[in-house]
Amino acid sequence: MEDEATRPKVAVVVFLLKDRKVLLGRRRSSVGRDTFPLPGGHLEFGESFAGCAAREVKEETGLDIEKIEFLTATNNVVTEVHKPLHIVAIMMRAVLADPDQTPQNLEPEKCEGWDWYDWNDLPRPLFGPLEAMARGGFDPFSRQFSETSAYCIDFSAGI
Ligand code: 8DG
Ligand code: MG
Repeated sequence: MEDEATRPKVAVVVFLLKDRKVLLGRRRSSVGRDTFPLPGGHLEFGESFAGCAAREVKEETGLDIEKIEFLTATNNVVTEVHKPLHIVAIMMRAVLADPDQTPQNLEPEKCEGWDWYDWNDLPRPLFGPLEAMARGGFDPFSRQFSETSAYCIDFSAGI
C-alpha cells in the first residue's frame, strides 16, 4: 500500500521570534492555500535540522537567522488535498541575526508576503497544525533558549 507518493516526508518549519511576534505568510501553495503557516520546507539529504531551517528561511524571506534550536515535532496527516499527505514537521525556533532586517517575499508563487504577527493576536485562518497548536496553548516563547535542544539529538553529520 505504501508507495513513494504516500510515504511520510520530513519538513522543518521555523518560529522566527521578534519581541512577542512570529513571522507568518499567507500561502498560495495547494496544501493549506490561503492559510497562514510558518516559513519552512522539506529536509534535504544530509541536512541538519538547523541547516534546513536557515536555508528555508533564507530562500523564502531573505532573512539570516541565529540561535536556531529544536522546539517540538508534529505528525501531520493532511487530507484536505487531492492526494493525502503525511508530513513530520520538525519545529524549530530562531531569532534574526540582525534585528533590523526586513522580510522579502522571494517565492511569490508560493506566498502572498511575510509579516510579523503578535502571538496573542494571530491572523486567521492559520495553517491547520499551527492552529491546533495555538488552540492547545502551545507557546513558542516559553522556556530558555538552548533548554529545548536537549530533547533533540541531530546526527546529520554522519554516524
Ligand atoms: P520544498 O518542497 O521546496 O523543500 O519547500 P516548500 O515548498 O517551501 O515546502 P512547504 O510546502 O512550505 O513545507 C513543506 C511541508 O511542511 C508542507 O507539506 C506542509 C508542512 N508543514 C507543516 N506545518 C507547516 C508550517 O507551519 N509551515 C510550512 N511552511 N509548512 C508546514 O506541517
Ligand atoms: Mg515553504
